[in-house]
Amino acid sequence: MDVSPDHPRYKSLVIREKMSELSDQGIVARTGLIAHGRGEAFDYLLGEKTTPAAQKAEAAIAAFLLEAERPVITMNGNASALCAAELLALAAEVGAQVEVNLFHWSRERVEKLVSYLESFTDLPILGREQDAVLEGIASDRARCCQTGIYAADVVLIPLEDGDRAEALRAAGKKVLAIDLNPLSRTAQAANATAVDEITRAVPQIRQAVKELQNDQPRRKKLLADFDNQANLAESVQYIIENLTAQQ
Ligand code: PTJ
Repeated sequence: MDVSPDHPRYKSLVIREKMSELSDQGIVARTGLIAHGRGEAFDYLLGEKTTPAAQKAEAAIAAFLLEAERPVITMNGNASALCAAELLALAAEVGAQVEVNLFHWSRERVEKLVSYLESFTDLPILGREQDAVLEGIASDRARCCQTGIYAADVVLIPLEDGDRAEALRAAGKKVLAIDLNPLSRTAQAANATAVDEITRAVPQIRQAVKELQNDQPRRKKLLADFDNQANLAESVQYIIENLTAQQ
């Protein structure tokens, strides 16, 4: 479908077209389109901009990644479709491994995702050889890589489902989320959640990485001061105030 650049929701329509095409190719799960719609709805409520709370969480995420010994960024269909190049650049900047980890798992789909990401980068993409199992998830989704997610101390899970976020926490890992829904189980389970649209959040995290990479005392202070529950409450309050101002 041709979308006119004059359309007031041009960007959103172009992204929807891309998601739809990548769904036809099996990169995005069909229900990934529904998840995208839920994200768009929350983004409306947030005024489609990065809030002060999100900015704080993005700085905390950058600090967690820089302090990590074995950071991993997990990639699913939606995150890959929306933000592959930026997430891979972030991985390179913080020395994180990248692992494909799917909710709608099939060997064929993992292969598609790994190949898709390899077309953007020379970084190794984990996921083809899943040789470990994450406790607490009773399905194929528990599969992961021994040298990747299984051994990670810090895991960034953009647009994740709640079960895995909780299982990663239970396994003792620091969990970092990007999720527009401040009420989701993922947002609530994480150590730091950026309640922001992924294509805005990742460039902000990369910028914070630049600012924090040579400043360990500031990183430590940021992490000591960061409280995810309070930050999520700030996002909910922002939505309330944004809606009240519209009346
Ligand atoms: O590719 P797969 O098989 O791993 O499946 C990926 C999806 C996203 C379908 C799967 O993980 C899933 O069902 O996730 P949920 O439980 O729907 O959660 C996705 C969360 O991401 C929801 O809370 C959405 O509000 C949020 N979200 C959607 N789009 C965006 C977003 N958050 C930030 N930016 C977005 N663009």
